[in-house]
Amino acid sequence: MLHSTDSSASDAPLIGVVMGSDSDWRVMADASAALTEFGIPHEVEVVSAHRTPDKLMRYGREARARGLRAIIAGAGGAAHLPGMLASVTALPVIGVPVKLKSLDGMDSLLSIVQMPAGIPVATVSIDGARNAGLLAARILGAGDPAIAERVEQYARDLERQVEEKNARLKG
Ligand code: RP5
Repeated sequence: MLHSTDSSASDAPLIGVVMGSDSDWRVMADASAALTEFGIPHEVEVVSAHRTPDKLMRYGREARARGLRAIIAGAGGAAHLPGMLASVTALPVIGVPVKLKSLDGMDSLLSIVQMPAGIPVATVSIDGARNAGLLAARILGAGDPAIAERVEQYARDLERQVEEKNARLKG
């Protein structure tokens, strides 16, 4: 495990945040931060589709039995991690295309979003790890009223911020 980011050390992780390389952490930290804001216990792990294929299969196959409820998977370039995880688990998988130096992240985006029918990955925007964390909170919130209430409060806060900016614009 890269490190533990549980909001409460005693809580078992509900979300797995995985990435193809530790170099993806500069982006994927936003997913972890969002989950922490919502008080959602999660784990962080480097799992590479190409460099650690056996680990990928093990992680995906064991995730549900270990108590995870969704997986956020970020990768760049030939980004096969989210799709391969989705192929070996029934959990929802949220894919984060990580932008590398070449191709502006389009390679990562297209590798993740163009899944064959039958094996879905919920793909967020390029480097959109924060939204991946927020989407995972919504997925958990569908079955957990306390988390759903935090999601609704977050939406109300965003709305209030927009209105405050609007008021400042109008002087
Ligand atoms: C991908 O290759 C990783 O997800 C990362 O975005 C990219 C580069 O990895 P490093 O060479 O920085 O380890 O598999």
